Amino acid sequence: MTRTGTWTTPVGERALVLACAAIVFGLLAAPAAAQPPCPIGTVLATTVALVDTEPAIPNSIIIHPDGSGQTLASRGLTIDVCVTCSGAPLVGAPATEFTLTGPGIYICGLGSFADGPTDAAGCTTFTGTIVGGGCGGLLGVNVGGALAGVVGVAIRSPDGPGISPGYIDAGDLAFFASAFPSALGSPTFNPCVDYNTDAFVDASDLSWFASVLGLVGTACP
Ligand SMILES: [Ca+2]
Repeated sequence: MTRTGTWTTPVGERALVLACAAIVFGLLAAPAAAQPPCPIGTVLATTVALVDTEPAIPNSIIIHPDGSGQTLASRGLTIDVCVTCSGAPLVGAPATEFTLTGPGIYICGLGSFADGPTDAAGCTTFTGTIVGGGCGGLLGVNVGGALAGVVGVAIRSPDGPGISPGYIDAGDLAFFASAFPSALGSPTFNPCVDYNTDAFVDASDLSWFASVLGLVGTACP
């Protein structure tokens, strides 16, 4: 049987078709929101991984507000970060697009960039130190200013949390002294001044603190 005559769409159905077309067109026409460091219109995807090449060393670093603290590399740690934009590796993204932050710690000035621009695979690393202080157990890895992942690293500093940031001074000495000496389980034990994370606030931690008492950071809060 052959159908003849003019096919007409009911008004309601036509409105629905138009509405759907408008939505589809809108999706196609409107570029995706910019997701730095990817170009506008591409979709950012990131991976973050903590590589521990020396499991015998605790996943911890001691940081100083002048950048003279320990490096991740010296602790057998590397943070790998890779970026793709709509599936393609983002090559040559500047190191400044990659930063670290963390609860309980502060960063002095521009003190936490990646080691260099992204490589041919769209990847870069963090192996250096953090210029800053405070006390925490997590590092957030930020790409283009947005949080891309979190890794577990104990951050310790003779510049204690919230105590005259940028200055290792009498306030920090009092903070240290309140826990010295002590061991994990003791009511006075404070993990923030157990710099080497061996569960004792002892002579080795005191020695570290004494070596940097009076230190002044640069571009700190
Ligand atoms: Ca200790």
